Amino acid sequence: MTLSLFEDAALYQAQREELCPGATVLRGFAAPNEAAIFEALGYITAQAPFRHLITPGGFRMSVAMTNCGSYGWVSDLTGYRYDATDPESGKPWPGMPDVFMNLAQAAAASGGFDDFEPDVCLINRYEAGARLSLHQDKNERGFSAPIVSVSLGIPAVFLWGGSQRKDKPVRIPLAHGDVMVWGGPARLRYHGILPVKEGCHPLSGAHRINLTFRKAV
Ligand code: MD6
Ligand code: FE
Repeated sequence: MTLSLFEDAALYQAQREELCPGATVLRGFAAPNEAAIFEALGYITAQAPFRHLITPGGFRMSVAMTNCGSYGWVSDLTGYRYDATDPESGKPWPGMPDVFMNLAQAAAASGGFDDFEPDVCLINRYEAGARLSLHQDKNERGFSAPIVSVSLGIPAVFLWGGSQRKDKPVRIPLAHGDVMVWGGPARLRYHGILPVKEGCHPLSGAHRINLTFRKAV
């Protein structure tokens, strides 16, 4: 079946959900590139394997992380920071693959943010039970660029909070291929991930993979 241009546009609109000014969910946006994304992930994690970071408070994060790009987000007992080298290897993080950069820029534009130039892709791997408590992304040098967050593999429930920790979050189910873009007035909203339920996906096995693109520096 082929859709007319009008139906195509209507379908596309239906797959875009605006949560609030500056925040959009793009349903299935990354799915057409899934094979190239997972191929690139294999190269990245061979050079910079997933690891469980320690929070400044001394807790082991349930989410395993790695990075690609000019900088990587890291956490240890001294705090959170962006670092140009992987502390595990002492080497620069793997470069950002074209398929990641193109996806991040297209999603940002679709969410209303042109000229997004991410210098970090934080890669998160969730197993059943892993979670991310409510937080703001505020380790970046400036907040004019949006955050682009790509969900892959088994589903999860995203907590979309307000500008204060006490604001009750809404729950947004995220499936393989869904992309969230938040910036502008929504840039410092609290957010998190509920404990991930057991599942299986043909590309990621028992995991949820999340790619979070930022402009850190
Ligand atoms: C997610 N991740 O996994 C969202 N923020 O869907 C984040 O919001 C996040 O994983 C800051 C640091 C690490 C993260
Ligand atoms: Fe975050």
